[in-house]
Amino acid sequence: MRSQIYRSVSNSLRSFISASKSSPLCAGRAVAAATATSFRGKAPAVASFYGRTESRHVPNGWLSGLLAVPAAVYMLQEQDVYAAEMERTFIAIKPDGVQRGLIAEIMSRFEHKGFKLVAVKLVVPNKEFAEKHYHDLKERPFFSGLCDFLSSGPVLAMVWEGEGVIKYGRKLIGATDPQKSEPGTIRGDLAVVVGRNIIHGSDGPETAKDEINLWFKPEELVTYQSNSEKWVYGLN
Ligand code: IDP
Ligand code: MG
Repeated sequence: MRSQIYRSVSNSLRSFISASKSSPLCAGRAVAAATATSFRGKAPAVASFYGRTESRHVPNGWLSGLLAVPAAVYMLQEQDVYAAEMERTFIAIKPDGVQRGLIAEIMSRFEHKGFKLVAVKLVVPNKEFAEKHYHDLKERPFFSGLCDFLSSGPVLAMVWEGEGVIKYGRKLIGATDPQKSEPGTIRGDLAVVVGRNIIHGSDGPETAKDEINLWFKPEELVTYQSNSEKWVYGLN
């Protein structure tokens, strides 16, 4: 819901921006640039467009209306629009993937797609932790063996960010059973049996949130703007 609102606000602003490029009314681009300078470091004025934060920096009254809009438009012309509230998913290379030297290969598939790495660490989870991670499978006959395996060696835990990354991350990974994974997917290309399918990926927004919280502390997630974002995202 929030992301729908965000998208629709972003889209409206983008339309407004592209209209402004051809409209003499918005010779305001130059004005906006000038105005934006005085707003530098006061990003909350823009954040309020996403309904996240109330601006405390914009003065009240007619002047604020005049200044805030072009300033926000100017700032939103860049990749800020896309970086503001991207989806995140939890991806882990299991001990078989790590031991087989597939870390770089797997990371490069997410990286080359255009997704952004926002957290990564190599850890050996204990069995109790593995049981928490796979709690929804506790009734399955392979649960104990699966948790033994996940806790048997290093796991590369990661958080990847990008538009649609949860669902598309699963596509990149391929079907659970590598015998059924399409060629071109990570499991399809790099694994043979379900018990050694080398990678985990969150299967939905709720799981992604829970798994990120289980594996990472909030301060381990790095928010930054990637140089490639303006080439990965855009509307024509
Ligand atoms: P997923 O990893 O594609 O989300 P899940 O059904 O969530 O698949 O299962 C979690 C993991 O449990 C799988 O990745 C695989 O390692 C293991 N697993 C799933 N089904 C079987 C099975 O039938 N036998 C053995 N291991 C299984
Ligand atoms: Mg799963």
